[in-house]
Amino acid sequence: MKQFDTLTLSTQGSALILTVDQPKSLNALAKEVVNDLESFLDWFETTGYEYRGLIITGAGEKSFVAGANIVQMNSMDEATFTAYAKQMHAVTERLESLHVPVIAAVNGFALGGGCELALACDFIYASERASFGQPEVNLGLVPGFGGMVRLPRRVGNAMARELIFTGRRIKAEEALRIGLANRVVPAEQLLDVAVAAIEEAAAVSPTAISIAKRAMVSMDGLDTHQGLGREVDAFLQAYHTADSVEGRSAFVEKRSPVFPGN
Ligand code: CO8
Repeated sequence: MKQFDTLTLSTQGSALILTVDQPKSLNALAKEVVNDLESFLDWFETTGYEYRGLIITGAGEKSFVAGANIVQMNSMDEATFTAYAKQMHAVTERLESLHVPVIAAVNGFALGGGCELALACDFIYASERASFGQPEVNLGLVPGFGGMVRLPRRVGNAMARELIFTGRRIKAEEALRIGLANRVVPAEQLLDVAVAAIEEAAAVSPTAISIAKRAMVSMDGLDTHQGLGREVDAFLQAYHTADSVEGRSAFVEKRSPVFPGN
């Protein structure tokens, strides 16, 4: 298994679990963490085909990711600052386009850049002690790792404005109610529930998931007519895969499909 200074990788069933492992700073996204996330994606995109899903969580019992590293940010010049933001933007876009489902298993604080990292994941599962927020306004800042783009898409424009303009921190149950979190579970069950979701996805066609993921990302911002056009393209692409031939044949032959994965 590939090793990183700031991230820990482990396997559970069909899932790869990536733990941001900087508990002393509540797993804040220091430059070194973002570098490692990039290197991880380089590795996972090219060699991670045995895994059917990725789960991202944070080390320790207190925090998922407490945001960008504020201490480091203070000593960055403008060029470094801009490069840092762009690098994290690239990480979030790559997570959105990964060939497998990505779940944020939020086990504590998901603040600022931490909430934005979770927003780049397909589903957010929260433990009962998770909390979410975009507290940048408390620092005289605004979200910079995608929160102003992705939070409105997830929770609607009015709720996103309320969270961004007040910097208010919300608990897991409220995150569930507004559609930010998909599920809230007891902390000790969080990873098992996330792994179970990956196992559910592992039972279906990996090619279909990958096509659906990429199509849905490419539809962001399109009007209904354009979106429907993309959907036809994606449907046709899926229709011609070996997985689809197998899935449709298995249905007709009244047997379980064995997807070749292409
Ligand atoms: N950066 C660096 N260090 C941090 C961070 C952080 N974001 N969060 C916590 N830490 C450190 C603390 O400094 C402390 O270190 P030490 O023990 O050396 O003093 C340690 O983690 C533990 O933290 P606390 O003692 O504060 O723990 P508490 O339980 O009292 O409080 C909180 C926990 C509420 C999470 C508190 O630490 C906090 O408010 N943290 C900051 C949260 C925040 O504001 N996050 C948003 C940051 S800005 C951002 O993410 C913008 C992203 C876009 C950037 C674009 C760049 C171009």
